[in-house]
Amino acid sequence: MGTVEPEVATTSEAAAPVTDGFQLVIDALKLNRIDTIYGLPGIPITDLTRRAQAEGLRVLAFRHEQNAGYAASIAGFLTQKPGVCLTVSAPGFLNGLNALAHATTNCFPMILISGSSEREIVDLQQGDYEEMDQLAIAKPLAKAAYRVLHAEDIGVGIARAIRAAVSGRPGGVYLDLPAKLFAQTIDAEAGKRTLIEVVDPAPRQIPAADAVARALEVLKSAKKPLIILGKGAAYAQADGEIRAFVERTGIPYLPMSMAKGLLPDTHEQSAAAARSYVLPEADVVMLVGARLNWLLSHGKGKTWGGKGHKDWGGQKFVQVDISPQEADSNVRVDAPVVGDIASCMAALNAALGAAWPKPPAEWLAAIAERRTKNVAKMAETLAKNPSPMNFHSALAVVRDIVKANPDAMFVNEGANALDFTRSIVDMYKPRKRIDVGTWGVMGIGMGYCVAAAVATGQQVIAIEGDSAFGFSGMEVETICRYNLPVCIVILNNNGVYKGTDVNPTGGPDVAPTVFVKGARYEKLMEAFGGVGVHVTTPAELRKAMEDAIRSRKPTLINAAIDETAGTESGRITSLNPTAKKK
Ligand code: OXT
Ligand code: ADP
Ligand code: MG
Repeated sequence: MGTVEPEVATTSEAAAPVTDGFQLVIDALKLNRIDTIYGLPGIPITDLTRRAQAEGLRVLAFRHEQNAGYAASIAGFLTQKPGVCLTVSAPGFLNGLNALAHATTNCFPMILISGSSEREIVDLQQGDYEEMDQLAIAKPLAKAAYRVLHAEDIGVGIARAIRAAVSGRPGGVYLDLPAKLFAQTIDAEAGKRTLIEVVDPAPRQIPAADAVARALEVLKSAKKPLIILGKGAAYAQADGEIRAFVERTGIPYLPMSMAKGLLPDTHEQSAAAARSYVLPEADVVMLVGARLNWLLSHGKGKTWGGKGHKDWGGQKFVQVDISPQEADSNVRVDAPVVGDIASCMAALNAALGAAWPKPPAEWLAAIAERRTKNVAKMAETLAKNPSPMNFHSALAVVRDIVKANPDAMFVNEGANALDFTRSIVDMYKPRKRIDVGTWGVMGIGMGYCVAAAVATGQQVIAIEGDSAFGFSGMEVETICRYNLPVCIVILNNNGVYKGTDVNPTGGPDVAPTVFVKGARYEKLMEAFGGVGVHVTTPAELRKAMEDAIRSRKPTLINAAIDETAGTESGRITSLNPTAKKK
């Protein structure tokens, strides 16, 4: 543990070494094997970033705290360790807060550590530098929020933050560290004794045997069973147990977006290409780390075979989840299995028995028929080579490149740029696809790229809408500064959804969804020493992506896409208030 020089020696005897708040924060993180900080320096945490780096932590400095926060949140998803984001007070804290809320919403473990102003002045509202009651503001958006006032409590503060972030349902935790805390000094030996190495931060949660038996009974009764795998299943790193359960039961499965690749998308039991057939037809649905939220139409309505948009389709649900409150949140869950997914899937596998009956052949054949038809239709569309290039002809290239590089991390945001990519580009390995998540949020792109490269060491491929990229585009400087192997492809259709809207008044302003036509985003990458390429054909795109992956140089490929090609909001047009209710 590091120490600092005592300020003044008051007697002729050598004073005992002291430590300070800065050092205790660093020591507490290191003791808990947190080795990376995503952040942005400034008062009062500039020296914390310097000293953390000097002590061997990796400190990645961003251009905007929101991007550092998104990086921390996805690092948490990828590693099961809380991703740490460090910001300055009020405005920096607020910039990071969006990502903290995102982490909580998506069940990613993250700790937002923000420096803050002096409590006495803040509480009397006397107008301190960047004055704000940050703890109060963070609370409703975080799974937990703590403030540390005394150096002796730093060890407890960090330990509580780690436990809150990763135990049970993971989430975002806020840790408020007032400026005064960092400079407080205490005896170094005493300080060391205050630090806590967290034992078993995410304890296993074993499901009850009767819940497991009930779930298997319900599944056994099915004529048309279906498994839905969500990003909680991907997070759990229980890949072997999940695959074993799917294969031993023979039940068709649907991966949610970030669960793609948990089993290879080319797996014969994948029903992804028959989604709109299996949801209303299935009679028993087993959810594994997936919530029945908007992305699954709340488990009711026409998507599920119901008559109106609130009507239940008649399915039975089994739900495997670590949160005991999740079941019945939208429709009745007949068999909740509460526990961590690794333990639950192990228990389910153990209880399956050797002779589990495969699902009825008619069900499997009906799905196979739909899937074959849809895959053939897709293959036909992908084989076309229209001019100008459209989403499909560009994504046919991306699909091949990902197939040839299955270990690459894959970042995706946009509307059409997201939805087409999700259904066209297959994933082959778990936790490779990271995207807009539960909120469908734009702006995760470059932060995710940095964290994916840093946390995994793998090549990163990002497929970005031109609007989506704009939310975090300045971080290409960060990508160049750290020389990360990131290949960004912007599917540039000149706007949000399309580039063709017009201002109905005929006035000088363009429509709100339209950008500068033919914008040269690749020059942004060139400005910082990376490789920028402008492409207009699939052949050019293929070459540029292959070059980027071979060289591992930061690369931005600006792919000109037919500006008429997109649809309003991609696949979620029906959520626009003016759209007809489903
Ligand atoms: O079964 P059917 O026939 O239905 O077919 C399905 C599958 O069976 C089939 N499929 C396949 N066929 C063949 N082969 C294979 N392998 C295969 N796989 C699948 O394909 C279809 C579709 O399958 P899918 O995707 O599984 O099914 P579906 O029905 O789409 O699933 C439903 C959903 C809800 C699960 C799914 O659609 C989904 O996950 N959607 C996520 C949508 C989302 O999150 N969108 C992002 C938000 S949109 C909007 O909010 C935007 N904004 C506003 C904004 C935001 N978001 N954030 C902030 C901070 N500020 C503002 C903005 C500004 S998007 C946006 C920018 C947009 O512009 P860009 O320039 O960035 O992007 P472009 O649109 O490209 O211009
Ligand atoms: P998706 O968007 O992919 O459908 P969601 O984010 O809606 O996924 O759901 C993830 C679910 O996974 C949450 O309900 C969360 O409680 C659960 N979860 C997260 N981690 C674990 C885990 N280790 N074990 C069990 N459940 C988990
Ligand atoms: Mg666009």
